[in-house]
Amino acid sequence: MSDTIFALSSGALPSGIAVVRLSGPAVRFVVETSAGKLPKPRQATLSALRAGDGRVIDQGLLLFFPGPASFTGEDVAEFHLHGGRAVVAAFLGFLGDLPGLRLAEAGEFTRRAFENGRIDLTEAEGLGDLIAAETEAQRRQALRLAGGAFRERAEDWRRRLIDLRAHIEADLDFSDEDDVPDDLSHEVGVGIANLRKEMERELSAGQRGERVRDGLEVVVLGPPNAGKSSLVNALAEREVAIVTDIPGTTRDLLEVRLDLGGYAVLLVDTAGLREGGDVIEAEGIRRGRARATAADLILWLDENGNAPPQDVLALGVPVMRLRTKADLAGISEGVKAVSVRDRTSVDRLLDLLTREVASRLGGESPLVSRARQRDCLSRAVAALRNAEGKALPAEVVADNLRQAGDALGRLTGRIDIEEVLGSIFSTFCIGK
Ligand SMILES: Nc1nc2c(ncn2[C@@H]2O[C@H](COP(=O)(O)OP(=O)(O)O)[C@@H](O)[C@H]2O)c(=O)[nH]1
Ligand SMILES: [Mg+2]
Repeated sequence: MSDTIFALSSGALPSGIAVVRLSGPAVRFVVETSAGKLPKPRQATLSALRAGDGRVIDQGLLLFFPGPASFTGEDVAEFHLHGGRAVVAAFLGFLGDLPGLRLAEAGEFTRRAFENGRIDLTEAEGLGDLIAAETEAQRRQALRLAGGAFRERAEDWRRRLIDLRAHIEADLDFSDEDDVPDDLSHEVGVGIANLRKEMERELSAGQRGERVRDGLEVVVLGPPNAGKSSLVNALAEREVAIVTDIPGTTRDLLEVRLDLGGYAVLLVDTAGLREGGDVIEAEGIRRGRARATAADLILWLDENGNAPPQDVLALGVPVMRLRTKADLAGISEGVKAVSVRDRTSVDRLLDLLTREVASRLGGESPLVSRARQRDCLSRAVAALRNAEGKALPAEVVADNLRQAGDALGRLTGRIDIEEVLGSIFSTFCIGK
């Protein structure tokens, strides 16, 4: 029998209400001890909540969810206490003294839900993302995943793979005879190709999904003193970067998270690109370049409106050119101008960036939103490709379909996932 786990599932104290959640075999005993009797399942019940010695700790609402139809699949209870530090400390102290009870580890409630088959791995990931979501697009995407959209899709794919394999088995049974049904193998070929195309569509949408989840990366590049740090500050509306008129002030990378129209954007300030400078600055420049290689967009800043050098263009990352310090010079043609001394020009730039980000990340929330999911799905696609060759022996086709099915099994956590579980659940908060 497993331990009964408990945790403060609501946020920092003091708070209006504090929710303490429990899951495990001792839940009934705890509820009876504290409230005197077991309340009706799933109905909020007001009760005096007592410690083991009968002393009243608080008066609060109590919810009891009998397993297996609970979040974790075990008996679960929620105590809604007043969110005072002493109240919560007294209640957690009472629970900790009971035999078979211990504090939950990060993500342990969700892990139990997964292990008891209440949710699959993509739903667990969706729940983690939902709690971490900071922007509207992240919330929508996480909610879709947590609601089982990916699980349903993967289950549909797996069922169809199994059907296809059944067809091939039938084919193999016929193979001693002359009348191997050609229609059947044609049908199987079409079925495989369709599955592969659907998965490929989700994979390519997933590039967007990963950006929605992790933030679109915008790297600010330009010569020293171009006004990069000033603009990053102005866009973020707070002082994040050190601004001076000594060239080479920004020696490391500075990241700012922005919410642009509901999309997360990671704005990266870098050291100016130029030759020379001291060793530390040179390292800053190297990091800036390296970061730009993997960026989604480069903002190239130059106070004269000059184009970026060839090696920046050669990165193959889209570049938005900006002429900075527009308050100092006249109007420039072609290149967009901005000045941190002119809030309207900064707001215009924010609008422009927001439209750019929305056009790249907008649309229905993709299913794929992390590298792990992408890896599993890519493996399934690769296996299907190997099953598509002309005139392949039926055994080879069947084996590739099995591999594709295994890849989907790893995606949803049905098989072979012990090593990834730790890394997924440890990123949750305690009490989830
Ligand atoms: N007049 C004016 N000065 C600016 C503007 N943006 C930056 N500066 C000045 O240019 C200098 C260099 O700015 P900084 O942001 O540190 O440039 P970086 O080296 O590219 O990060 C500082 O003295 C800033 O005050 C601007 O829009 N107008
Ligand atoms: Mg700087």
